[in-house]
Amino acid sequence: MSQVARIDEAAVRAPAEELDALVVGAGVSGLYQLYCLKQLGLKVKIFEAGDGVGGTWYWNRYPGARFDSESYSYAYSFSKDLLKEWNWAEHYSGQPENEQYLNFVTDKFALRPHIRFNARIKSAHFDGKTNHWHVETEDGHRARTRYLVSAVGILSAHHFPNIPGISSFKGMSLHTARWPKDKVDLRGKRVGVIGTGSTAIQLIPEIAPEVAHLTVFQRSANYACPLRNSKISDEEQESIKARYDEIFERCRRTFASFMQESDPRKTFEVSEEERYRFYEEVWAMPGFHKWFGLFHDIMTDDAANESYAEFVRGKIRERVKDPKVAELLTPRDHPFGSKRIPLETNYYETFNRDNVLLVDVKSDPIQAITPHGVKTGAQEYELDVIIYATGFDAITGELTRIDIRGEDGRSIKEVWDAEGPSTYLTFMSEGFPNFFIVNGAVFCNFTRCAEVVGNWVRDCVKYLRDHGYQRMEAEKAAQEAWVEHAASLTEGMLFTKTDSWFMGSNVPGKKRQFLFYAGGMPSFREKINEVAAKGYEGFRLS
Ligand code: NA7
Repeated sequence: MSQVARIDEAAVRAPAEELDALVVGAGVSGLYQLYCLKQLGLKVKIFEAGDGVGGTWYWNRYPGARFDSESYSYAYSFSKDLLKEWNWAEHYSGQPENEQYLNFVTDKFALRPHIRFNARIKSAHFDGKTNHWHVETEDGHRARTRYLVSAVGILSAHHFPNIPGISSFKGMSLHTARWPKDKVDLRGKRVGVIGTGSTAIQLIPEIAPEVAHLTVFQRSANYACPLRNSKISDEEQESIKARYDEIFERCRRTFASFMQESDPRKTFEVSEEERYRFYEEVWAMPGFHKWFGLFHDIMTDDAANESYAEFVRGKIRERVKDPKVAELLTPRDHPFGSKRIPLETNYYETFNRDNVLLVDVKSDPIQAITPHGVKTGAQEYELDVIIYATGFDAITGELTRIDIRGEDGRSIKEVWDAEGPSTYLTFMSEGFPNFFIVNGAVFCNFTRCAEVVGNWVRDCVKYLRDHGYQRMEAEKAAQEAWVEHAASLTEGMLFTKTDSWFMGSNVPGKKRQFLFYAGGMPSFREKINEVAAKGYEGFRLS
């Protein structure tokens, strides 16, 4: 390109959009953050990669996608009007309704004009001279903003396995996290599903009756527990609305802001008879009771865990007719709850169908995707459609795909690849001033955290404005102390003994460490409020 052409191009480039705050992502936490920052009267915008709001509930349109938390414990709590106006149809609401809800919130609070859609951010570079971020989208739109807020979510960067030949497949390939908006017609097709995590466990029973034949490629069996979803009757609707304060107060108290609380007793403190009576009682309840409502030592004591794990294995055996298939579906390689517990409806019964085949790819791994299907060591399975339910590069994946660079030019990817996702309070990473991370890196019921974190960032930005500060950054020593504290909390936890997306170990080459803050929401809230009360101790303000 000639010198003249370059100058002309620069001259016609539109000036960058000027903002006080730019939020990345219009999912649950991004929408709330926009609402909060608008309250301060700031010029704020969301840049969203998709063409609609919803984040997780926009992208994950696969059949069967739904909440595993009660609809009303996942809902926003910040507006009494909203709680009054919105009627959840089901106790565990499905993706279409969840997306509608987030659109309803967007319009009710007039957020839509403040969202730029189809705006995937390519780069964000900090300018230390003016204390601004310079942001550019993939289609060349530019913005200059004082504050950059990442609300990209924890399960956004979908992940394909490293299997040779994926692009050679001549049929249709789908990833559950990029499911098309138009209905996918699977009738009469030979379909393969790779993966048996929470996503596949929701998907498989939905599509099995529709397809000609379904082949499920399972590498690891999971402890899936019955969801026990149902419609919300008019009386229940009234009762839920009358109890919202109580529901949210309950969530505030519990470790991970779910409605369920563990039983104060220890597993072996009670008689065998009482223990099994309690297991059955919990089993009959809906939702996460079967994970968070257990004896309190289940997640710390190996023998206690094994006692409950064996109970769950028995439940699986009862539901699957062929003992060989039942055994394959029975997890024996990890403790109960050390991976995310999938909640299911008719999952195990699906394997009693004549048109469903379970293939064990632990003993006979997938070697390649061929033009015609999936090839293991022993056999090639011919398919018309391959569905990848192979998960996400969780928590850090989406953020590190953006070229985010601090004042010294280092990217967040370089820093985190070297150190792990080091932050202070999960909110800020040293070297990246005025950059708030509200992705949800606390182990928690997502919306409950999003509100706590959104409020904290709003109050912080107000504080900076009221005190005339232009720049905020995490101090190295405070960050190091926080990272050490966060790591110490995971010692002895069963989560760390198992490979899963919680540990980053589902992605080859990713540093293995527990990626959530594991201290529980009550202590997290106490800590972040204390920091704020002390004038944002551990942050350098200037
Ligand atoms: P998960 O829970 O990470 O599950 C991914 C699944 O894909 C899991 O069963 C994997 O087996 C399987 N997988 C990945 N690579 C391969 C290969 N190469 N061969 C065979 N099987 C493979 O993702 P989900 O989407 O189900 O759930 C993520 C979260 O979304 C969930 O926890 C909810 O919070 C919502 P593996 O277990 O690694 O042996």
